[in-house]
Amino acid sequence: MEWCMSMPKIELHAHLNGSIRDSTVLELARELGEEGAIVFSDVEHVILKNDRALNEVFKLFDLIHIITTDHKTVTRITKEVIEDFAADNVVYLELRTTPKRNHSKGMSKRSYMEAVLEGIRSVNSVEVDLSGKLNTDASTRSHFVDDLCNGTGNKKIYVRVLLSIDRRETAEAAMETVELAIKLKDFGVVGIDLSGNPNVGQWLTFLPALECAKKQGLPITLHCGEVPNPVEIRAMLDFLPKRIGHACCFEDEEWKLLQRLNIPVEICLTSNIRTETIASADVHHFADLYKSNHPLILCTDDCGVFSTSLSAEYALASSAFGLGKSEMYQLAQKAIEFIFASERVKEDLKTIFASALTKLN
Ligand code: 6MZ
Repeated sequence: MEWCMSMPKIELHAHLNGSIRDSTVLELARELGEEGAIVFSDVEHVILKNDRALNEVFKLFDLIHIITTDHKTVTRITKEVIEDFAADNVVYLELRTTPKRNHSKGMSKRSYMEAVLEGIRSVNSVEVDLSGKLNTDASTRSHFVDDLCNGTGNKKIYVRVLLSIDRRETAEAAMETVELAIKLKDFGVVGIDLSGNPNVGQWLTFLPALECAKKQGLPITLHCGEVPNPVEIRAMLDFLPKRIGHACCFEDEEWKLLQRLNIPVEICLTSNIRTETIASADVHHFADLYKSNHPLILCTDDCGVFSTSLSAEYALASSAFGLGKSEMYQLAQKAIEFIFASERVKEDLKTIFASALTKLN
């Protein structure tokens, strides 16, 4: 675990509201309890419960959203989540979140995202590269990477944002999210995600918005096959997303299609096991995909809700599938190919990984 922590890592599948510290969720819930908005003793056990089946997880998210949806809190949790990933030696983070409207707090999807971006900018325990626009000249760039590599200066993390469409949303709300992502392209937003309870909503509802995103050059990742639904899985793969998340409930035909299309898979071991989507690590599809050299990325999904970290996911992969240090390093480094940020960031990350190799033992 210590070694996994010392290795630089790339996180490509992390939901903001699933990554909040337990202590913060409890503190915010307690405050709302004192204001009389919720009954704290009713929600405390829901927050602290560790094993939740998939549908129960979405009930927890509804509770978390009640606790977190005002601008100040959104900014605070974003800041803390980035600090936590940086402390775990994540050097590139693609953080995803669902822009939300909340009339009672005067919140629009746009103002929600402004609160998220404010949270990213307010991180001060670690230097953050957010939009790329800030570091366009070559000298700044090399200074940035040099500092990171030689251990001088502060720790640094590249952060990019994906806007999520929730499967409960309408076609219009999905389109609004895509239009917002296009407007925020220069401010660190690099793509679109489709997520939410996989037992809710229809693929065709989201297709027009996703096609619009694709036309505008926004890369897309889809939660795909979290529950058995072969028709939807095939439609999603035919759409040719840049990446997919989970891929838990694929049958032979879908595996063949996935491998033929060579679409990278974001793997979330602890999440899949905790939600009982996969019975245990030793029967997880990671093993077959890894053996067949299919592109995959280890990710946390919801490190707050599932009490994990990216280092813990690597340690779990190591113990469950016998990966040694060199295999783990290669797996972490390979993720560079699948990030949605620019070629310039990929080059920086290659330098960072090469430099780390000389220090890892
Ligand atoms: C599908 C998930 C998820 O967007 O409010 N989310 N969607 N499968 C999962 N596996 C367990 N985990 C999280 O973060 C929370 C939202 O992310 C999605 C759900 O829509 C959840 O409401 P944000 O920041």
